[in-house]
Amino acid sequence: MQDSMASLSVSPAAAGGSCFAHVQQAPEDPILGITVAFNKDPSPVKVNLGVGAYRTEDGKPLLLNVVRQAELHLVSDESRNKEYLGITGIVHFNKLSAQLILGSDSPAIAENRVVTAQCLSGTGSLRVGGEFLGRHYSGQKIIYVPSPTWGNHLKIFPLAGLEARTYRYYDPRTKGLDYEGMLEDLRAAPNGSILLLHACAHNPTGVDPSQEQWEGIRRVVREEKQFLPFFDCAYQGFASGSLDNDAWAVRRFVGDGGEVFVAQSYAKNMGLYAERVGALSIIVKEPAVATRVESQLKLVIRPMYSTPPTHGASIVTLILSSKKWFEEWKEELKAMADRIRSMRHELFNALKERQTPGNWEHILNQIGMFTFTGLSKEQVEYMRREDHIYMTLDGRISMAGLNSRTVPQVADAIHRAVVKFS
Ligand code: PGU
Repeated sequence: MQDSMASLSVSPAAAGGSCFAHVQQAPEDPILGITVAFNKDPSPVKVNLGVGAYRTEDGKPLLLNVVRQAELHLVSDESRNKEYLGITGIVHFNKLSAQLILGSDSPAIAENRVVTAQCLSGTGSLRVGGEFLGRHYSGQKIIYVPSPTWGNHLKIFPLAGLEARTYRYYDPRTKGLDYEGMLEDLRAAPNGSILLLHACAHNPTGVDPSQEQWEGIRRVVREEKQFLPFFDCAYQGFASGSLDNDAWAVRRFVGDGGEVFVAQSYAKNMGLYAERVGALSIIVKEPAVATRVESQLKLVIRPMYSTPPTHGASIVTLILSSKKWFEEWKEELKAMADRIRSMRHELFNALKERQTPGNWEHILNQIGMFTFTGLSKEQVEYMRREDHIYMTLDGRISMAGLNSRTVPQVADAIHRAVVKFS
């Protein structure tokens, strides 16, 4: 008996093999893996329209001038050090981030009903918020996400202890919002579920509800279903070019006095992708609850990564707290949004010139960083193989990856793919 147990517990390593020999090769990430494949492609004409990251007219990543200024200021300020931050990060950063999304005159902030924690960009904010809900939410631990949505949502929330389900959002026939389908699915969901909403510039569809539709959604959330809305705000400023306009839906939901979660990212709007700067704000009904929520939020964060990093959040704090830099940032942000919009026109016109079969109006109508082209997986794979043009398999293209030089090439490739497979 003892002998057989001993032989069972002999590890492969002790026997000379690897303890990990059974580990299977995992697939590349559906979005970040596109860049891996793109980097391996030796073609001089390759174009990456995969990852949602801004590029200049020269096809280069953009370091905002205002970010550069803030960094120069940071490195020359000898009073700064690299001490640990508190568990929820830089206090001033948190306050400014809450103001940015909720409005500087937000009653919720004035009434001390907002808890904000600096987190690791949008992803980290969603994960921390998800973990908190998994532990403490008294409603249904089910989160409804739009179909389709940013793929990572479906991975983040189950790991945080929430069941993820989808609601109808996009109608491929109209290439617009399936508003009726959405409301029907929401009405059929259990009362008290969590509802994930993209605050603006929905990824991947580029389709946002109108203000009237937001109002209809809000009424279902508040009056019919007692849902907890959780906004993912990764593109504030990228949808309309205006930070305030893009915060409209979040402010409307917070303005009715109900509870809201919101995850903010500075990856896109400040171009701070690699710095991993974001914030989770939890808006509750009473200040006393906010205090207790914050204490528990710290218990979620502490064993996860202890405390957040300081550099990126210091940049954001400087920019948001200086009137001059804040104005400069808004101009640079608007220039990015405008260039993306002009790419929409150029690509649309190029397809029209080529008389590419189909209606391409949605390229003009969709909002934010992406166009959900309607190209099939087969067409996407064909364009990658034949033309070295990379996009996600669902036919999403990052408009920021286009420029005047590549538009004709991309339009030619789309034209060929559409003609070949239609
Ligand atoms: N939420 C949404 C809706 C997003 O599109 C993204 C990024 C995030 C959150 C997370 O951004 P952070 O960088 O963590 O702040 N989506 C991009 C970037 C690549 C990726 O998948 O992370 C995209 O291309 O969809």
